[in-house]
Amino acid sequence: MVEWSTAVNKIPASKVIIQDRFWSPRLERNAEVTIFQQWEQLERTGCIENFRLVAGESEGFREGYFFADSDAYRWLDAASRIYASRPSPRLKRLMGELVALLEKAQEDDGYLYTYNQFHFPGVRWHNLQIEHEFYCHGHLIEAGVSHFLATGDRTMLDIARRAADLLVRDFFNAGPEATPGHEEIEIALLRLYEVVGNRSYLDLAARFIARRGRIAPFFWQLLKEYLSYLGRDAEVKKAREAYVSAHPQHGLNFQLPEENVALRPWYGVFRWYWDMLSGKYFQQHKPVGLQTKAEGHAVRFLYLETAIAMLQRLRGDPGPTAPLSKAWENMTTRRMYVTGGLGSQPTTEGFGRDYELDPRYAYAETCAAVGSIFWNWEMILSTGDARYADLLEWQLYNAALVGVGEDGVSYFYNNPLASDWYLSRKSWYRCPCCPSNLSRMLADIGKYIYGWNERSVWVHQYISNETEIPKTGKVHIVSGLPWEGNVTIALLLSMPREFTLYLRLPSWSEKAQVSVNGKNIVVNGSLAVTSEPTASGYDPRPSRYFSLRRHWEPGDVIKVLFPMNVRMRSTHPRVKATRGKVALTRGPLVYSLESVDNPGMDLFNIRLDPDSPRPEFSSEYFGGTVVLRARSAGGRPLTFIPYFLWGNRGLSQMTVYVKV
Ligand code: FUB
Ligand code: ZN
Repeated sequence: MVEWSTAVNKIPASKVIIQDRFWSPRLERNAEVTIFQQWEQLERTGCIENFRLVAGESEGFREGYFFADSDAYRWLDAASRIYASRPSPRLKRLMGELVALLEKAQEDDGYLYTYNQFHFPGVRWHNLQIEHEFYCHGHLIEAGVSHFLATGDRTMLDIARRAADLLVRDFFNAGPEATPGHEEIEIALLRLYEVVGNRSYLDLAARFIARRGRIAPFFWQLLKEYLSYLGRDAEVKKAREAYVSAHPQHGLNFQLPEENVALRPWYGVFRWYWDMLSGKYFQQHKPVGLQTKAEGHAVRFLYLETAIAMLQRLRGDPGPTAPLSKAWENMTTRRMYVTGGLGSQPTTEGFGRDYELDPRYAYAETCAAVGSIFWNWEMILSTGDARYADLLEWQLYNAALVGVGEDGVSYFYNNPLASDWYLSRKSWYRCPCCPSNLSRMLADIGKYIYGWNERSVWVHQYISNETEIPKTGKVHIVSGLPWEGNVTIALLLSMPREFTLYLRLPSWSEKAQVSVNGKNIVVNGSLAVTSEPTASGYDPRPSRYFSLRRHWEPGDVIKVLFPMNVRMRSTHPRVKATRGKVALTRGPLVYSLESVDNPGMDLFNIRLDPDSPRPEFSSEYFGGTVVLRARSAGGRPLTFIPYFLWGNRGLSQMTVYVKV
């Protein structure tokens, strides 16, 4: 394993035992229900069968998008991360089955992409801006890394290495056309480098990043690729029709679900053309060193920024470069919804202009929230700055968690902040990138809690758990979040030690109260003040760490209370769509009004009495939830539930924003 120097070191999720009233049942569901349902869906839709066809184990017709392989790999990635903390024989058997299949399907030199292998044997590295060969190989490599870390078995790691070696062979000295149209391979190569230490993987990732934005003119390359892609796609469709008419049973065996549904603004199609042809959609409009705004397809952008931050950390750079920090600032202060959701343009699944944040059109793909969590985690590691941990928490509870239902088997793909009877959770999607992405992130939340170095311990997230911090000792946290702001940290050290404990003061709470062994401590200074209000009304930048440096004794107890007032967050005056409206938040949670709790009300026009919202713990809601009870200006009762819980009781109307 590679040793590197970073501001803040991490602890693997498998070493953090989560014992949390809120999170434990969710993680258990992820590990015991969700991951198996996802496997069934991958089988039902032909995704796994595609590998059997290529491996010569079965006969039939390949199904799914050209990037369907990535869904199997992300599943394996998620399953491995789950297995690392919660080993189960059933999961091990399924993972083993898939790994054996991948080993057979992979060509001798490392190539594995069933779309070409099945439909266009011998054709490789085609239409790299549009089709997803690099993306799929990236997810294959990530799965290899996660599987090895979880099981210690090298089979999948070797598959990943063969794929990475092939990429190094074919692309180390290539030109700017040899850049992925969907970033992902960069993260994968860097993760592989972290584990096996082969410098050429890091160097190739660096080259992929540095080559972006240098195809001139981009639109010409794209047009060429697009025509070629259309031709290939037509061929595949024709072949499928012929196959299905000769084998009617095939259509019954493998059924592709519907696409996700999103409300699209009339101008969306123009944006699509503009983003595509300019290269913004792909973050190919200029070299990355000049990209200082959140542009284009949101997931692509977030994977790119994650990779850049990772690269800088692994190289031991002093800190994130200015473009990276500026892009973060632009995204967070001008292009992000109050939920932390990213992407206001459904047609491009991407970012809109500054302050263009209509809640109805919010695409806010679940994968984008996951990608942002990945990026913010990298930023925490290299800076130790609380703002990144603050945003990570906010997106975890709101933008990401909304992506999976309380049953663990129904998902949202896009996450608008208002829905008028048109969106419901689905058990699967034609493009099922989000479910497994969410599962792999959730399986890893333990790692987001702490940071450490020789003389310091950071508590980034307040989730109940127990762990052993290297160079320090055992720490036990009991947290009431997200319902209550009380946190107890017990230092179960084996001997007295001197170190600094950094406690994150969340942006959502003013005047935290801290005590050590019952003695109150003055929390000096307050949250940092920021000049310009953000577009969404949520601002992670004031968050900071409160430091306690002392000789700690075994058994020392730190108690923290974060007041959790209900807040009404209004958007920046430049956000037209929500003028005169507010979003209610409490602690790290954004709330929403859903028709099922407020029957017969016109949710989009109701006027809130601003003095009325009161938190109330209610066991009637989802087994125990803090809801907000409020009144309309006309005195009618209103009930707000946490946004992440909406859509769990059938088709409904929902809004985050209400008039005041
Ligand atoms: O293109 C692969 C994945 O599908 C993207 O990350 C998602 O946004 C969806 O477009
Ligand atoms: Zn997705």
